[in-house]
Amino acid sequence: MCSHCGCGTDEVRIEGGELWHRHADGAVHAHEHGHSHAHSHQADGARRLQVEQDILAKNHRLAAENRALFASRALFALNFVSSPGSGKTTLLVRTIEALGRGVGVAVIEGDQQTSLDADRIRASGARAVQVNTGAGCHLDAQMVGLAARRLALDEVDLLFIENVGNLVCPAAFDLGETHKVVVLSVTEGEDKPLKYPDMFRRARLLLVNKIDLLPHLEFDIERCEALAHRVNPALEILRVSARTGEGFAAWLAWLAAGLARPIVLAQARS
Ligand SMILES: Nc1nc2c(ncn2[C@@H]2O[C@H](COP(=O)(O)OP(=O)(O)OP(=O)(O)O)[C@@H](O)[C@H]2O)c(=O)[nH]1
Ligand SMILES: [Mg+2]
Repeated sequence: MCSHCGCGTDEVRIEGGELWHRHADGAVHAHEHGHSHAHSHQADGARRLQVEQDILAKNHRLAAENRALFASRALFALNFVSSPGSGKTTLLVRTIEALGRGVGVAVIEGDQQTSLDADRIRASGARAVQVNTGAGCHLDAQMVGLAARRLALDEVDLLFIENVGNLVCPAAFDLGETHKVVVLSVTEGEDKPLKYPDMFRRARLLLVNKIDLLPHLEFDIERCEALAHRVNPALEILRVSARTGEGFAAWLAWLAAGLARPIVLAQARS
């Protein structure tokens, strides 16, 4: 259950990579079969508050475990958050292609249903694990911990986590990532940082995507960026087009600066 909107996480499925499972005692084992978990919560008042606190406390603990795991492998882990359709998967595919084979990239894909996005990532040459959250509207640290253990992390420099498309609930759930990257498409309207401030406050970087469409829209990009900075003055902002590759030189340089080991970047459109 999401502590903010009360949505249910009745059935979570993780597909791809090796099969691993965390047990109640904290042990992690490989299994030959998948699991599904049913929960029902009919909490009200104090009980509901207690459940919410327990969920967030548990998530906090598991996020710290993920962070320690990522640190032990010197992983740069980025949690991509946005509303549905802002272009996260397209951005990731183009980024993986632009980085080439010199960087070990793996992706954890979060969606309510389907493995469409993981399939797109695998087609670009990177490893991907798909997490289907069922009715859940966000990834949590437990899902990401289980999914990460299906990936050969020794070969990974850069871990992308594509969260479920939703500008609200994913803001509340730390996954153990190095940074949140919020993607906003120019088709969504420049007021989104004010309407969904939590997400913009918690992100390190804002990627304003689909700038190839600007000539066809009335989107005021300077105003959007000013509103984002009003919410989070430290937010870094880059303008990109996952379709044309515009802005990718700066985006790839930002990524390279965060990696634990130096890489040589191929030329990309500035
Ligand atoms: N014109 C234009 N279209 C884009 C760009 N990036 C993505 N798209 C299109 O936007 C649509 C949604 O892209 P996705 O990459 O699936 O978006 P997403 O954020 O991964 O979507 P969900 O996973 O469903 O939340 C697709 O039709 C893409 O081709 C861009 O830079 N410019
Ligand atoms: Mg996607």
